[in-house]
Amino acid sequence: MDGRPGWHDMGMMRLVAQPATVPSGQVTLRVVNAGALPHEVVVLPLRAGQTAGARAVGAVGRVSEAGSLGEASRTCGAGTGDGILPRTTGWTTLTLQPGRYELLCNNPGHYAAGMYTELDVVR
Ligand SMILES: [Cu+2]
Repeated sequence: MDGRPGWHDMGMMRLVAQPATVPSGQVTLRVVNAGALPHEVVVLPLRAGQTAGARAVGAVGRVSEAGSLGEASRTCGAGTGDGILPRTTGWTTLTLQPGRYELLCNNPGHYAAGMYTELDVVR
């Protein structure tokens, strides 16, 4: 915890990919928000040697979404919206090449609180 106001009391949050390895091609992410706050899932590629959870967090508690391949952030709908409300589901369908990807929630403070995981895409 870094003591910056706004999210130092956020506690631990998590994001789980199930399964964590999928075949390449069309991939549908179905994001079930089992928590008490709105969340989202953004898909970013991981470079060789880069690990999930290691991105720089900016002043507003978010990471850069440059290179994003898409996101699920709409309550009970596909693609981009205002966030997936608690106890609801959002989804998105992407075409992913083989490689390593990071799934993360970029609501302020959520990444630093642990909302990231790796998704591996195999041939
Ligand atoms: Cu979140």
